[in-house]
Amino acid sequence: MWAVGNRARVLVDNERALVNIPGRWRLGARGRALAPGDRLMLRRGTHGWRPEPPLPRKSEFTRRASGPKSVPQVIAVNLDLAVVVASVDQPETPFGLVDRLLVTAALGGVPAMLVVNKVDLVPPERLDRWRTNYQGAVDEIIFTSALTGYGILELAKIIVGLVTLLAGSSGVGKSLLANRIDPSLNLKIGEISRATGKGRHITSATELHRLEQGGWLADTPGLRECAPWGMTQDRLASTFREIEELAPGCHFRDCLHRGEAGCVVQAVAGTPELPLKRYRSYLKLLSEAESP
Ligand SMILES: Nc1nc2c(ncn2[C@@H]2O[C@H](COP(=O)(O)OP(=O)(O)OP(=O)(O)O)[C@@H](O)[C@H]2O)c(=O)[nH]1
Ligand SMILES: [Mg+2]
Ligand SMILES: [Zn+2]
Repeated sequence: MWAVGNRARVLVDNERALVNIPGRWRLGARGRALAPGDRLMLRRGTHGWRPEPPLPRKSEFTRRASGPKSVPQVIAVNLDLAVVVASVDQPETPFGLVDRLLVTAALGGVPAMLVVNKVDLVPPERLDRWRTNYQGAVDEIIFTSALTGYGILELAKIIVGLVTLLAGSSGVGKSLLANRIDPSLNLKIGEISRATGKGRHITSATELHRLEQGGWLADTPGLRECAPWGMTQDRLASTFREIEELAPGCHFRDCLHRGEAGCVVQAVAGTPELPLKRYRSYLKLLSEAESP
């Protein structure tokens, strides 16, 4: 489903339909706005379909909207999987952004995996740092080239039958990956700006697309920044998988792993169990997080 203003595009018995959305569910309304992936019961009224309140969500991918006020921006809901898409070059995705996207998924209850795209642009040695940094952070890392088709089958096999979100900054190749997985989607592909080496926001709204193979894929506009929603200091450690696994060994149960006595996490930081970049990323996010 897809909503803009007071109308939403929905599927009713496999047919697309437009539904008028009551004010309280509109974007920007004080109540809960509808988001891609929401499920609605519709009743046939005299003027077309009439929506009932949205059903409870099982998961959501939500960041803090940009701007001075702390308000959530729900990107998509009821997701089975978030595919965090990074690219090794043109533009090279910073690890910090990948970490933020992984944290956002974890806080919203969405399992996540990592796709490292554009591998055709770099020598194979350049991929090692991705493997080393993220092997303990996610179950699955897949290296792809949406240009040559490398790795696409492996990715397609995982997402078939699932409701999947593609998340990553502009220009990393999310839409081209989607087209490779299901060519009938025919999504618009951007060009990388020569001046900045960055993408230019080709995809303008998040929409769920039905895959020919089964399942749904949400392509999103580039997320250059991502402040995870609901990030409190006490929840952060559980969103870094390596830290969550180590934490029971810390002396204090409420250890925040930043210098407390008997902290196992800090002790192993810099070993393969917890790469230094991941630990530093955790500390940076911890300093941004709200205190409990
Ligand atoms: N060399 C190479 N180029 C790629 C690859 N994947 C995508 N591109 C190129 O990168 C550019 C951006 O691709 P898009 O699929 O539009 O990127 P996007 O992530 O959807 O970007 P937004 O919609 O702006 O968020 C296009 O010029 C693609 O042709 C790849 O694997 N290798
Ligand atoms: Mg796109
Ligand atoms: Zn600790």
